Amino acid sequence: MPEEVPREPPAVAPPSDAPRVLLVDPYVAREDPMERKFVELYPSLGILTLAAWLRSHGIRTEVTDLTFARDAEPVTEHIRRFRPHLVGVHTKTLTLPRALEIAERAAADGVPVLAGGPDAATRPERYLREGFDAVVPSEGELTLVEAATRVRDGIPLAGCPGTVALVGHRIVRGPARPFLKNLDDLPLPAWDLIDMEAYLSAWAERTGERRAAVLTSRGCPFDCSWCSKPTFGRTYRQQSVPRVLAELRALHDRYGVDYVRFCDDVFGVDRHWLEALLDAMVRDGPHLKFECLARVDLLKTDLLEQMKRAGLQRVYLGVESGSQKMLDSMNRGTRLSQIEHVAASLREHGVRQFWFLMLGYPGETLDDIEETLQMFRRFSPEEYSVSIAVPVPGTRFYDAVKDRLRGRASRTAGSGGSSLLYEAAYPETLYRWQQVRFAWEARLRHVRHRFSPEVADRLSRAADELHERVAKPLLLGQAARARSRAGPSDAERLPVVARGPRDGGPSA
Ligand code: B12
Ligand code: SF4
Repeated sequence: MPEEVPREPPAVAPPSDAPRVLLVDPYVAREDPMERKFVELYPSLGILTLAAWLRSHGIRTEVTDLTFARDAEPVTEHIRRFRPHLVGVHTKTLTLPRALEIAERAAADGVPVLAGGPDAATRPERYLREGFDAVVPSEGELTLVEAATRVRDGIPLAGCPGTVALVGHRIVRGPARPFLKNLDDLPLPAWDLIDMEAYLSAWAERTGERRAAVLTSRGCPFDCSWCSKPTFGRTYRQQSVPRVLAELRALHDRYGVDYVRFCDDVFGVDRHWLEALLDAMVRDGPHLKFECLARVDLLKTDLLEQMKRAGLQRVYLGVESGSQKMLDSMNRGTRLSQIEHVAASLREHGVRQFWFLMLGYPGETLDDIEETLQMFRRFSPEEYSVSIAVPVPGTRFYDAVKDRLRGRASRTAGSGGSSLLYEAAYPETLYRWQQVRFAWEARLRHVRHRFSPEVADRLSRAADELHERVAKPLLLGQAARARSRAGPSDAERLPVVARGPRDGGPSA
């Protein structure tokens, strides 16, 4: 592993005839129902990395970040001020309507517009038919440089490697473009192009910490049935430890960041790499607190001590279900025993745990939900989110239920988790009631720890009785009516899939 910390290339002003690109993040925080609950605001690393890459390739680049905006008006203002050759929009399912509005705004000013990011990558035709000139369905850096140059030079985008475009009524796919070989070639994100202070002070106000997001890898070698991975698929690439340290230092030194969220799909897939990073963080600093998302099959408990020493505060765990049958049908590749082991070790080490739980996945019965609730009760994580399964386009889960989507699915499938978006085994009210039961249990955690475990147990039992005697019979009546409308069972619809690796070894 190279010991030398990579440097940023010197800033060179691009020539006056350089292509100009405006990148847009269409996410407006105030429109996100989940955001109001969890307030986890970080700038899009996709946009910031693309911007940095473009700049380092002689392209004039600016960013409109709508996160703190009221609407998309700043995009039009920015287009008129900057006069870009090309507008590039980052997309998520949640932001589809805004993205389409931005395409309209760009077209109104006569600027070609390109879409990239997970949603456009999943369904490029939709974006092309509704106003985008081209879509980049994969890694964006190399393609965006060529696209910007083509537009400036008056060369059509159709056929450009790494793009999908519409010519007449025909979809034209350019040749595939290989991924970047070495993620260390990426310059540090272009934080200076957005209002970093708005994010950092929002965090400081809320938690007392200046928090930022860092990504050390691209892709994930696992294969959970409901997970959308259109951009990087099951590939996996990791930055070197010195490159990651350079980014941590820059955030600390330039922006006073003291807490980092490692946003990798799965942090530390390669154990040797993780050990080297933790060592370096302890030895050389910067000494930052951090949190990450981990898989229970990878988070070996003998590593926890070292992680704690390096600053670990919180771990997000994709627990998903307390039923092994459900974990298997989600192709999660994890065991209940692993969840229990990791949850107990985190508690022992004083590391906060945030559990992601999911209800309403095809094939789930009330008994499975009960098992999940019982596990939640036993381990009482400090934080949790229990969402109703969201069928994201491009996933096997989505394919399995796509002919049973409910009307609002296309609008909200990127977010929420509080609405049932397809005709599942039970009515939405049942899942919402189950969410209430989890919320009640979470409240009892405080009673248990700060007041009396006996009182908490009694209140838990009372809630169970209410469920058994009143809510369940009532909701099962509705379920029977819903099932008679639903047609073939979930099990019949869900395709059999190859299992993902269970041992955590990268597949790419
Ligand atoms: C970190 C993360 C978060 C963080 C930070 C969000 C942020 N501001 O970026 C937090 C926790 C806050 C978060 C929140 C949400 N997230 Co999130 N998140 C991720 C995660 C794990 C990494 C994102 C990332 O940085 N990727 C790395 C960069 C380099 O990749 P990238 O963004 O895809 O960009 C590359 C290409 O796509 C392409 N590209 C991207 N944009 C553009 C634009 C142009 C013009 C071009 C040419 C190319 C291009 O080039 C880029 C570089 O190669 C992804 C999973 C994943 N691996 O992508 C989920 C993911 C993006 N999130 C997802 C979702 C659903 C959400 C939420 C809507 C959840 C919610 N509220 O219910 C919110 C939305 C918040 C928001 N601000 O947009 C889904 C999106 C699925 C979909 N189809 O929409 C993903 C894919 C997870 C999943 N597997 O389901 N998220
Ligand atoms: S571990 Fe599963 S849910 Fe997480 S990113 Fe990989 S495939 Fe998606």
